[in-house]
Amino acid sequence: MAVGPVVSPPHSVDGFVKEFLRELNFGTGVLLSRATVNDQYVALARTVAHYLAARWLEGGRTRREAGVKVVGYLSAEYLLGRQLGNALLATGLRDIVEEGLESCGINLSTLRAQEVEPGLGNGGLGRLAACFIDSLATLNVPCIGYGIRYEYGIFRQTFVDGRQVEQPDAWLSLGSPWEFPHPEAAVQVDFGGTTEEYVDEDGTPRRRWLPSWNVLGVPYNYMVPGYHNGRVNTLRLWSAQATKAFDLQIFNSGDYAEAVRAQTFAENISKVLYPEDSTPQGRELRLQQQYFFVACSLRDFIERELPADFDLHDLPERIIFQLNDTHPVIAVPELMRLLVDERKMDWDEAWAVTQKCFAYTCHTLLPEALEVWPTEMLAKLLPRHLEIIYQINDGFLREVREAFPGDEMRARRMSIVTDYPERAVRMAYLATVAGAKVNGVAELHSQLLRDKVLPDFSEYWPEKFTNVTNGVTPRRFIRLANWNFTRLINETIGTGWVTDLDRLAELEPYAEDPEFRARFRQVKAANKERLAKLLVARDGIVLPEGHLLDVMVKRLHEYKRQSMKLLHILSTYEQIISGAIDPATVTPRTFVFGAKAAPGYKMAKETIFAINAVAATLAADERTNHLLTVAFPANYNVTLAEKLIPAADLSEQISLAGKEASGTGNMKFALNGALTIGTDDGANVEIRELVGDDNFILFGMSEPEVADLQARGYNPAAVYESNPLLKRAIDLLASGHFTEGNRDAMNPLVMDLLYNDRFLALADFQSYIEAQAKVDELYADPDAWSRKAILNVARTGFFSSDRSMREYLDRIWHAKAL
Ligand code: NBG
Repeated sequence: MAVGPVVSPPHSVDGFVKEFLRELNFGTGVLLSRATVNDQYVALARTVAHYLAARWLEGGRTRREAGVKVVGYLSAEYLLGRQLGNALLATGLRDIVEEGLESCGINLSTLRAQEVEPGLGNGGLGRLAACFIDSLATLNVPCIGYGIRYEYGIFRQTFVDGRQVEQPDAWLSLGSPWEFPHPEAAVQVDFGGTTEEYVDEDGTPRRRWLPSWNVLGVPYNYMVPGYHNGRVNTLRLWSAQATKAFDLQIFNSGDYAEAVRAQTFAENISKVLYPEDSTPQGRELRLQQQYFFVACSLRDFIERELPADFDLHDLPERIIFQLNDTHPVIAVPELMRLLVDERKMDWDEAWAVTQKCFAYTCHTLLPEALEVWPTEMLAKLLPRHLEIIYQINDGFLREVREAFPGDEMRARRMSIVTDYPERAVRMAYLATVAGAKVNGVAELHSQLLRDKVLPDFSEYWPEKFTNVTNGVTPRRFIRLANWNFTRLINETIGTGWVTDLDRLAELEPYAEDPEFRARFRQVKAANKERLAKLLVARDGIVLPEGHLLDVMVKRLHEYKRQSMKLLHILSTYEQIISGAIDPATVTPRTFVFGAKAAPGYKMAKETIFAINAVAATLAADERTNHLLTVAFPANYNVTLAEKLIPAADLSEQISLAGKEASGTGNMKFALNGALTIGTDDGANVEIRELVGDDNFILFGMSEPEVADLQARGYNPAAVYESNPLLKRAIDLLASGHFTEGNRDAMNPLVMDLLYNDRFLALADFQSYIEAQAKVDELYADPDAWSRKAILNVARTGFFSSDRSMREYLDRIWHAKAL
């Protein structure tokens, strides 16, 4: 196959312009003189995609021929962010493209702003998947990311009278130039029906599935380019389609509505991303989505990526499927079904193969977030899979009873199938039993996973458990998002850090250099200015100049404690207006929130309302508005994160200890030179250890202290009564001050804080306030502050997702770079 030059040497400006215009004319069907911005964007995206495609096709071919092991990343979510900038970066084509477009009178940034990001994920879990596939491509490791092409991604958030209103995310409506659909390669996926026993040709009794309905999975391929290495991996997202678009008979009888019903029903499967973060939606459609995409993916890999005569006993040499949380765990019985029912493999042999083909990552500690599927639902939707799960469980419990004779309670505790509160399958247990490895996503999380979530399993299989601390891709989150800083780093230590982030350590001596610190401050100032411009245009929000920029961006969840952040703001505000403190001593701060609440999560939505109400009142208060500003731009997403994070001075990572599995925003902030105020939770622990106690503002109870307080019994109202500062802040919130005298409006949040406070915000309040006072004190000395910020950057190279991927490769996947 002839492969054109792709990465270097890049095409000439003239060559690019020719291809761009050809794409515009013949791909999009318009003349330059009549092309809209969207036409131009689509044509540009396709042109850039073509530069990548040759390497992509070539890479796929060599991988198949070489027969190397592939990482199959199974994830229900990929929060990719915009593609164009990343593709330009990967190909090194940016300058040529900019110049070429200019010669056509087109501005590259205008076209970049036209792209709607594919929001196919909720938060950290989906963004992590996107970082991981970026790193694997950059490490030259063959990987296929498998997932769902939701027609509607995470909802678009708007605020109406301060309350969250969700709008559908029609991200495909203006076209999607980065995808390659392959309807001819559609895979059939079965559902429902019954099972039966039969005797095969060899006289062996077997079971088989007689499904009652099916849908088609149409693959849409996306390119995942490595950074400057010519590697392009594949992300394959499945879209559901009806097998028979129209039931001809019904259609001919004139019942059009009935005929399209089947189609609508099938297509619903990939229609919309469940907007839940950390808590599963126990809906049948969700299970359909999960089975749909893993069934497509397994069949795709076995039938399309492997040679036709491949001996499936050797499957573990060619693939490791990584289960991104419990969402894809139904893949375990599906592989067993493919091997035993379809390929007639002996059960024990199939189980040995299966146990080597999967590994499981857990991303949570909240018990309510561990998926459990009622057996009744499984029996209805996937009857054969339920039988297989029972058989897996029987074999496993036999082992357990042999290992711990007489310990029936233990067998019950470890059973994959539980009877309480209803008969159901614990997907995390199934994943643990089937997986070759089980990992948590930060040291503390992995420890708690072993000790508290899966203690019996970690006792039984200590070697199965491991930790891989999360990471983030430096390409998107430093190199692309923070060009000002990139330039400074490049001038100081060269460009090697982009693929070898430990080299940021070379910046350490520069923390002592006043000139470097001054340049670092110029970078921050420029990033703040860039953010200010964006927020005015995007949200009509005006950011004051010269403020400490204090940022809390993440999903809205009680355990993350946005309400505690709000109490800090309220307390400062209350002290100024009551005259308790001299305004001249207050550090001017702008607090930025970004957060979506799950549509059904009442308390999270009340918190959004409260933040917006406080923001509006503070904006109008002449006594304080030069000192305290609250900005809450709606619809926080990857695109906004890329502008917000590089501008931040202070990163808020204030979850209750023992609740945040890792966090990855915390890493992005530290790497972009913000200081963290945080609890000893998730990856904060490791950030603090690396940057040092002097360069991290720690507060709050530790995880054992939390457990201890909860065991003793926690009474938030008593904390409120005993802390005057806290009392005044909450009283002000409850007073109607922020809601035009309407006291009821804040009632749900206030009552919850006083009488429930599940995540102990009041218990940590005093410690938090004191830590914030320390922030003010530190910020008063800009030189000392920038020194600490630079040390944060220099010492956090560990948090590259390239490092995470190397750990998975060495310890879990045993796969290699090409
Ligand atoms: C999230 C955790 C985060 C973690 C990401 C990525 C889920 C279920 N979990 O702390 O809450 O950083 O996963 O591992 O979304």
